[in-house]
Parts: sequence; C-alpha cells; structure tokens
Amino acid sequence: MLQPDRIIRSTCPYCGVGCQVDLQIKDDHIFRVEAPFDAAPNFGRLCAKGRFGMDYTTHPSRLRQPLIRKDIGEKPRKPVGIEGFRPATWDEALDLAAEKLTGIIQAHGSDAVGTFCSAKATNEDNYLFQKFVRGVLGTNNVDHCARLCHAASVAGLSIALGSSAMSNSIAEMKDLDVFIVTGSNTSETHPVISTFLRQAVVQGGAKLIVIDPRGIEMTEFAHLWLRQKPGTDVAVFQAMAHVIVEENLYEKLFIEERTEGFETYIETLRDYTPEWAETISGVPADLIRQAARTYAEAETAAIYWGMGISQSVHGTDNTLSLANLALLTGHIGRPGTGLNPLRGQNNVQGCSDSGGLPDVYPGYQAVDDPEVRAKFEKDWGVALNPEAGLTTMEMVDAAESGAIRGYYVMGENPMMSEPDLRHARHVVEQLDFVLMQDIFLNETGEYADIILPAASFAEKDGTFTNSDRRVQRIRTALPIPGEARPDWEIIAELAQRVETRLGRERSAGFTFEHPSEIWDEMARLTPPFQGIGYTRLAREGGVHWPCPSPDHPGTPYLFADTFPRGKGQFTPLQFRASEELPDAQYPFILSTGRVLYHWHGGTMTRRSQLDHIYPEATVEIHPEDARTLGVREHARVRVRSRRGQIEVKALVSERSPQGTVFIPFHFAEAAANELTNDVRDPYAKIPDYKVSAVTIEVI
Ligand SMILES: Nc1nc2c(c(=O)[nH]1)N[C@H]1C(S)=C(S)[C@@H](COP(=O)(O)OP(=O)(O)OC[C@H]3O[C@@H](n4cnc5c(=O)[nH]c(N)nc54)[C@H](O)[C@@H]3O)O[C@H]1N2
Ligand SMILES: Nc1nc2c(c(=O)[nH]1)N[C@H]1C(S)=C(S)[C@@H](COP(=O)(O)OP(=O)(O)OC[C@H]3O[C@@H](n4cnc5c(=O)[nH]c(N)nc54)[C@H](O)[C@@H]3O)O[C@H]1N2
Ligand code: SF4
Ligand SMILES: [Mo]
Repeated sequence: MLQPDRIIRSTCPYCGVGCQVDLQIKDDHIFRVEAPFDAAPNFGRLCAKGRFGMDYTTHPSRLRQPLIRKDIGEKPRKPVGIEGFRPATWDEALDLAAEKLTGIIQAHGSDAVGTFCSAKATNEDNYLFQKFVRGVLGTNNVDHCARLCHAASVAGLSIALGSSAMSNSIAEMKDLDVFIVTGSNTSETHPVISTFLRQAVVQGGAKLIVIDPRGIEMTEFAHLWLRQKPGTDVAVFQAMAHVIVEENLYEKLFIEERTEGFETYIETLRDYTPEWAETISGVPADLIRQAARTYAEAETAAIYWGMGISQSVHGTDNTLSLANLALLTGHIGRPGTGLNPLRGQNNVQGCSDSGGLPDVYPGYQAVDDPEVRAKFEKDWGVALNPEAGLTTMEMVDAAESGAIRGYYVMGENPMMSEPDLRHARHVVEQLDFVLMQDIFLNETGEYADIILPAASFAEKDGTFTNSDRRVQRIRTALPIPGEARPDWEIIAELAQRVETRLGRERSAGFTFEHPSEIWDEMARLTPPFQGIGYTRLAREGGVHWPCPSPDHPGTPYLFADTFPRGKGQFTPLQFRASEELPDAQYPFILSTGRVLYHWHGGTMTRRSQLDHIYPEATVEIHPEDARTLGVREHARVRVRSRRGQIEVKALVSERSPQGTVFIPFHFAEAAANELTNDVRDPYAKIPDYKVSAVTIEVI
C-alpha cells in the first residue's frame, strides 16, 4: 500500500456536517482520505465527497497568479475565459483593485460597493473580510450565500425564539424517539448525519416522519411519509397543530412557563382541519393526524429541515409553522429535542457568526445598536456606518438601478447560484468594477476585472464552524499553488492599500502573523466565542459555541432554560399559494436542488473524480408525465420557463411526483437557474428555488 509522506487532521470542505478527516499526502497530493474513529462529529464516517472529492485541490486549472482583464474598462463587460486575462504581479493587481474601489467610494459613496463573503472560507477570512468592508470601505453591504439558503429559517426562528442556529448537536440524534425530516434530502446533502439518523431508526427504534414531495432515500425507512404538493407546507403543519390542540396533546406546563401568544394562536387554527389541508396539499387527512400524534406523544422529538422549507416565497411562514409545533409540544430545550435547520456549506454557520451579514457584527451584534457599534469603533479605531447594509438580492437590485457600482466577491459563484441568470448576468454586465477572489476561474470570474488567486482549505490554517455550532480546525497540508495566497492575507494587503488611498491616518488593524491572532481578536469582541482558542481546539478537536469562558464546556444543545427573546412566540399563519404555478403554457412545477456527487455551481466537484460518476445535467420526470410527453429514459429534452431554456438528459423515475420535475443546479452547460424565478419571501428576501413553472419538449 502506498505510504503517505504525512497525515494532516483537517475538516471536510464540503458540507455543514463538518466531518473530521485525516488527509494522507504523497508527493504533495491528497491521495487518500480517512476519518478518525474517535473524533466528533463523524466518528470514522465519511461520504463520497469527503472520501473522493478532495482532488480538486491539485487540479491543473487552479489559479496560480493574479489576473487582470485585457479589455478592462470596456462596457458592457462580456464574459471571457482565461485567455481574456493577462497575468499580473500581486502589487499591480492589488494596487489596481484598491484604486478602483477607492474611486467608486470617492465618486459615489461607500454604499456604492457591494460585497460577498464566503461560506467556503474560514471564520478568520470572513471576520477580516467584514472588518475591511465595514471599517475601511465604510459600508455594511456584506452578505453571503446564507441569503439564498437558510435566510427564511433565520427569519422565522428569530421571530419565534430570537436565535437561528441549530438547537441540537449531531451526537444527540441517537437518543431521540421521533424525527420529523422535511424539505431535506439528508442522505444526499448531509450524508453522514443521515447515517446517524438511519441508525437511530433501524437500530434504536426511533420513528421517522418524512414530509417531502420527492421520494428521497429517507422515505425508504420512514415510519410515515407525507407527500405534499410543493409549496403547501403551511397547510400541512398548521393542520398538524390543529390536531394537537383538538386532541389535547399539547404541553400545558411548557406553554404556560416558556411561551406567549398561545391563546390568540389557537383561535386561528380552528379552520385548518386535516381535511382542509388535504384539499390543498394532497396529503391524506388521516396521515396528517397520525404524524401529529406521533410527534406530540413522543418523549423526545426534533424537527430537521432543509431547503424545501426555506427556499420558498413563504419560507418564513414555513419555518414559523415548524416553530409553532415545537412550542406546542415542548419538544425544545431538552437534550435531543429542538428545531434544526441543517446548515449547508462547510462554514455557512461560521460565515454568519463572523459577521458576514449586512445587519450584524460578529456574534449577531446589531450594527444599529449604538453600544455595540461603540465597542467595535473603539477596538478598530474607526467610525462605523450605523445603517444596516443590503442583502444579496437587494444588492442585485441596487446594481441594476446603478446605486451599486462595484462588486467584491470572495468564494461565491452568483452567476450560477442566483435565480434567473439571464437577469443576473445583465446586472453584472453593467457594473463599473468586479473584483473576484477564488481558487478557480468560475462563471462569475469570467465577468471580473481582476481575479485574486486564493489558497484552498488544504493550504491554509483556520477554523470552520459546522452545522451544530462546533468550531473546528483546518490545517495546512499542501503547498500553495503558484503565487496564490490565503484569503485573510489577500484581504489584509488590500485593506492596507485602500486605507492609504483614502488617506486614513491610522489603520483599523490588518497586520496579523497567523489566523489564530485573527480568531483571538474576533473572540475578544464576541462574548459567545470568548472561551474558544486555537490551543483549546488542538486539545479538544472542536468546541460548540456559545462558550463564554475558557473553563466553559461549550453548549451542545440550546435553550435549556430560556430563549434568547425570553419566551417562545407563537405566530398565527395563513396559507398562501406559491407565486408561479403551472398553467397551460408551462404545465410543470420545476423543483431544483442537489445530487450526492456534486456541489452547487460545480466549480469544485466537476474538477474532481466525482464528475466521472455524475457527468451531465439531468431532469427527473415521473413515468406518467414521460409517457404523455413521449419522453424515453435518457432522452434529451429541452426545458423552458418564462426566463430561459436548457437541454438535459431525462431520468424517468417515480421519485418526482406527477406534475413536478427535478433538476440539479450543478451544471454550467445546462444551468437550472436559467429557468428559476427571482420572486422572494417578503421577510427573508430568499428566492423560491423550489416552485416555478416550466414546459418540456423532446429534442
Ligand atoms: N451533495 C451536496 N450536498 C450538499 C450541497 C450540494 O450542493 N451538494 N449543498 C449544501 C447546501 S449549501 C445546502 S443549503 C444543503 C441543502 O440540502 P437540502 O435542503 O437537503 O437540498 P435540496 O436538494 O435543495 O433538497 C431539498 C429537499 O426539499 C424537498 N422539497 C422540494 N419542495 C418542497 C416543498 O415545497 N416543501 C418541502 N417540505 N420540501 C420540499 C426536495 O424534494 C428535497 O428533498 O445541502 C448541502 N449539502
Ligand atoms: N436553483 C437553485 N439555486 C440555488 C440553490 C438551489 O437549491 N437551487 N441553493 C442555493 C444555496 S442553498 C446556496 S448555499 C447557494 C450556493 O451558492 P455559491 O456559494 O455561490 O456556490 P458555490 O458553488 O458553493 O461557490 C463557492 C465558490 O467558492 C470557491 N472556493 C472554495 N474554497 C475557497 C476558498 O478557500 N477561498 C475562496 N476565496 N474561494 C473558495 C469555489 O471555487 C466556488 O467558486 O446556491 C443557491 N442557489
Ligand atoms: S457528510 Fe459533508 S462534511 Fe462529511 S464527508 Fe460528506 S460532504 Fe464532507
Ligand atoms: Mo445552502
């Protein structure tokens, strides 16, 4: 067997499970990945991406030098490949980037810059990014992919509880009696969590209730499967609440002590009978009753959910309907019980925690709170903008109207991940300046003026925070390709150059020798992190925040005594239909999402051996629909919406319900987001990626 030159403990760079990995390195390549059996959260388990998907790090197309667009300044900008750029020195690229950013600020004001930080990068990278944006550029226009992801979960949980993180740790799953999993294709998107869940069911005897329109793998071992029509969740969950109240299954003591708004809320439930919900959702009333009883009567139960709940024009209502159920039954605040939005990206929890959001500094401290602001102003030595910035989709609107003139994008690919790409591209074409920082030239990079080459997770030190709030280390395992540099170093260099150009007398502070110093600065300013540092992480492997002091053990489950807002809040809800429903012209519902082997825009996984396993774009069609359309298995079909069209291979399968087709959004040559609609949830501003209308024809 090939022997490694070295073995480095790190954290998987893909999903929010945050599996611990031992990278085995030979000749500066990751040639084998193993998982330590004694380390949380995965205890020796890995999925296909963790095992086989790390080879992107040494792909020949990694960016090795800063690049400057040859036709810089020409408008409208057009997408160009690598041949449209020329290599530059770091000094030239950084100076030009600083000059362009300063130019925009001086001509149009700080809020004319829009920035996107990265749930792929470390906490330290993101802390420094938002410090640069707020403290130097002078705007709070900083956001990241969480806006396209769990924004509605965050909005709903903030209303109900005052906090938005997952309530439980993965380790608590084994002790649960009942799981509700809804809108989460867990076995493909959080595969290692799904193995613990499956074990709790098949070995531990727990009951699993899956509430999902699609026949995902989880339904195979579910006790109950409620197959609702897409976009009808509020009807189903309100009807479950109706049953729990009608049958007196609610937890009176808990409601009295820990919640408010109960009386008003139950008044509004009267008409939401299971029979009514059946007419809306197609789920048999009897199944709704069974699900309500199973959940309410459990000793310990928890709700886990994903994008099927969040990515909806009613995403906030969907989340609130889940929170109402947990508050009714008291299934929250004890070990195992709670409300768990499964976080997607490896460090999406951490990117938000580190202040990568337009309205809060690190640790969710509000930018419009004068006391908080004063604390950061004092520490950073600069005056800070008191107004919350724009969210991702609002920045797109502002770019369209001309209020935003330039983008700085670190480790995101909006030209694949935003809805209605034709529109998104049109907006980017009009910008005065686009600065990209990535490990590859992705579809957004093709629009950039300057591209700064970043180190990948395998070439730098830092921390990621996984879905259950566990802060864990990544460690340098490979040499950095060419002249690429870690994100935090690039940001620090750029920040100092912008400060000089803006004529700042003193620096907000961007001189760090090592990411641990950045962590220490963030922790000093962020009470829930104060007990966590690199020395402790080396000893313990990972620590769950909140962890306010070095002798604090960390917090695996939340809300034991109280909710951040005090009492849990019941919210009356009304069912409303989706925005773009099928009609004669566009007769199918399009649902988009993921497959096991690929990651989002495919930038990483399509440069990995994983691409050999799932090499092309597909559309999943129900056999009845395929018959009516004359579509055979593996036929090529054209899928069209009001906004665009793509050509894909048909997979005929009963996984998708009749009338709904499913397309993964990983393939640039057939990007699902050409078809999607940018209608949004009014509170969370998240687009509806799960319901739009399309038509299909055989090619
Ligand atoms: N392999 C892989 N894993 C990933 C990712 C990846 O790109 N690839 N991305 C990561 C990220 S960032 C995220 S956010 C997570 C997402 O993880 P998931 O949320 O599990 O991913 P999706 O594929 O979007 O699946 C959403 C589920 O919602 C269901 N659904 C569709 N419409 C509705 C509806 O109206 N109501 C309900 N209740 N359900 C509905 C779908 O049938 C599907 O089962 O995955 C993470 N993990
Ligand atoms: N149709 C449809 N669209 C969707 C969704 C959907 O379900 N359906 N889901 C939405 C969701 S939940 C999400 S989270 C978004 C994700 O959307 P994005 O975040 O835009 O997608 P990614 O492809 O993950 O982009 C990550 C980028 O980071 C780069 N990268 C990796 N490591 C590093 C690093 O260390 N440093 C730097 N600087 N860059 C790095 C990668 O090369 C890649 O270009 O997509 C959203 N879009
Ligand atoms: S479950 Fe997630 S974190 Fe674990 S190996 Fe798979 S992609 Fe990586
Ligand atoms: Mo996500």
